[in-house]
Amino acid sequence: MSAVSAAAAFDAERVRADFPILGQQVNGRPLVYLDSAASGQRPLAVLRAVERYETHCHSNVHRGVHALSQAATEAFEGARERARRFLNARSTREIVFVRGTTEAINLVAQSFARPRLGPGDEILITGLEHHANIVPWQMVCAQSGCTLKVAPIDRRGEVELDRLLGLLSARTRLVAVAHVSNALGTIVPVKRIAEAAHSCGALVLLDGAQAVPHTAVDVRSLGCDFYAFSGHKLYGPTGIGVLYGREELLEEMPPWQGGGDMIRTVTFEKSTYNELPWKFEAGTPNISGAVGLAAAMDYLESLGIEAVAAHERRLLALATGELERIPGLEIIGTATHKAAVLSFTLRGCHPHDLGTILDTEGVAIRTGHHCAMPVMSFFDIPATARASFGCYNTEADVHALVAALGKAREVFG
Ligand code: C6P
Repeated sequence: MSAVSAAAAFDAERVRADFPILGQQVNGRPLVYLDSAASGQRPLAVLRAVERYETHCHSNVHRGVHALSQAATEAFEGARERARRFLNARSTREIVFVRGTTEAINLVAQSFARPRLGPGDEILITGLEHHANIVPWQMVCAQSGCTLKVAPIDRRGEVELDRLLGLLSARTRLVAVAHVSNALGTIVPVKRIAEAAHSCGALVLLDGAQAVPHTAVDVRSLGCDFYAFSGHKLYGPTGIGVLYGREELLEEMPPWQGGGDMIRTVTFEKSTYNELPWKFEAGTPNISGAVGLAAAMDYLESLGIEAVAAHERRLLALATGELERIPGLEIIGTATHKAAVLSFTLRGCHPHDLGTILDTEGVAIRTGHHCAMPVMSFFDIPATARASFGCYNTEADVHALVAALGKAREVFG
């Protein structure tokens, strides 16, 4: 189906009905939820899958011979297979359940980078990264003596590809890049970057937190070595996420946390470790979270990720056109290829005040630095207001945003 016909066929009102939380009023107004980049809402299919699991199957995984433990193990490992299919990974051995993107990146930093990198080695990131893809590498640099390099962005919020390619060298050991920027919405040409990184012998980690709700991800076609994302941005539960890693790499990496489930044998003298992926999953995992995440993947694929993306692109274009017409409003992040994120400032009105006024109108947006302080520094602003769209947003939501911004302009003159 073409993007246009997919968008036309997409029935956001029907989708909306799958999300009971959206039916409520906030501050006496119908809720207009435009904060999906921070966390998506959960459809009934996810809520019910979690409830079913908790009501009928819950026990601890991997350790029991009784029926419930087996049911829980089956549900948990079934979710891993679902995640494998979602990413088109080769094997479930490549799917590590973690708390979210942040934990996934820290795992790679501590287990892959820290033991291997030293003085003279470089990690390359870009100027649009979330703190979760900056701070873990700074910690590794302090621990190992390696150096962090940053490829700059331009005024549109696009990575300066030539400058990034120019920073790649035989010293580059790892390139860690957001697939989609959370603060600006920029879609980064990660496949091209991965090819260039590999030709220099560097490995590639992609921060997919903002990409997975908006684009079908195929880790093999992207050519990445690691891919990280969080369930809660994908209409799934909080506290669950996935680190994909190529099996050969994960195999060579030491465990990063010790405890139950990640071992094969333990004596006081020495322990031996479990096989992949459990080697990286110490302690009781978030079982119901994994079940909910699998249901979220089923749900999103039942809508059709391409159809959702086309719908969101349409909303983004509508909102961009409307906001551009508002005097004093500046859109921050005008990349040619953007996902469903619209950051902006309004002259004379701090983004936090703007967010508060919009909230009184029932419109939920996010304000602040979005855990991307270097992006704010680059644009020389303290913060932005950010509206972000999900599968359940409608044109009426865009009009409500525009009307609420009109109210804010009345307040701030
Ligand atoms: N961005 C936002 O409002 P966690 O918190 O681990 O689920 O995800 C961290 C993270 C990593 N990378 C990117 C690109 C992200 O957008 C996020 C989370 C939220 O933009 C919270 S700051």
